[in-house]
Amino acid sequence: MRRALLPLLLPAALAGTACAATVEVLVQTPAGTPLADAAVLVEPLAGTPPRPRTRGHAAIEQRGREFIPWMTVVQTGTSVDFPNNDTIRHHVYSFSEPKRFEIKLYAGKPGQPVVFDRPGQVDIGCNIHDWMEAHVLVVDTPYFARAGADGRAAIANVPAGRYRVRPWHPLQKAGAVPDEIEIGDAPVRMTLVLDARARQPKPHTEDDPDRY
Ligand SMILES: [Cu+2]
Repeated sequence: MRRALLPLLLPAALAGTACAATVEVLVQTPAGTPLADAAVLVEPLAGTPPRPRTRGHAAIEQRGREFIPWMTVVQTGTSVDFPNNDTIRHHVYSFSEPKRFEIKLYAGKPGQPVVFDRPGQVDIGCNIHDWMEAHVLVVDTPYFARAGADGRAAIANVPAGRYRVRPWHPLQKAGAVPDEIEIGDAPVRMTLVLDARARQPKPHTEDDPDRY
């Protein structure tokens, strides 16, 4: 009986040696509310995560006097464009330790992207419009995703192995304790709890809207 089953089991076992799976995460607050704009990171417990083969690229646009998206998660080394799609000018800056930069008063697309070359949290503002804010989380792992309005994030093609999984949010009250997971060839579904304040868009104060 055993011998008869062997040929059937073998292909599955072989496929398992090079397998990868999707990690599906629901991020919610301790009260059980889905947490939009959270980042979910899947970090290998051993070894160095593979670098992206080509340098990553992302964009944070300005439209309607807001940064879109409000939260972005990128891998270390990613260049980010800041296209201004408004008819007024913006002045984008950050004083955050991992990336201090300034793109002085401009319209259209700046000539050079900003390269986020160190991991950490970068908070971005506009010198002209105090309510405008954006947050970039720069991470070393290539396995990450951003939760949608329903608090759900999916990270596809994570190779088999052991990982630490943790959520992050710009307005979190404390860092989350990471969960450890083993990835094989089946999707992993999990719920992570993070104590964070949901984003509250700030009111626009239009003292002198024609100035810029
Ligand atoms: Cu602005």
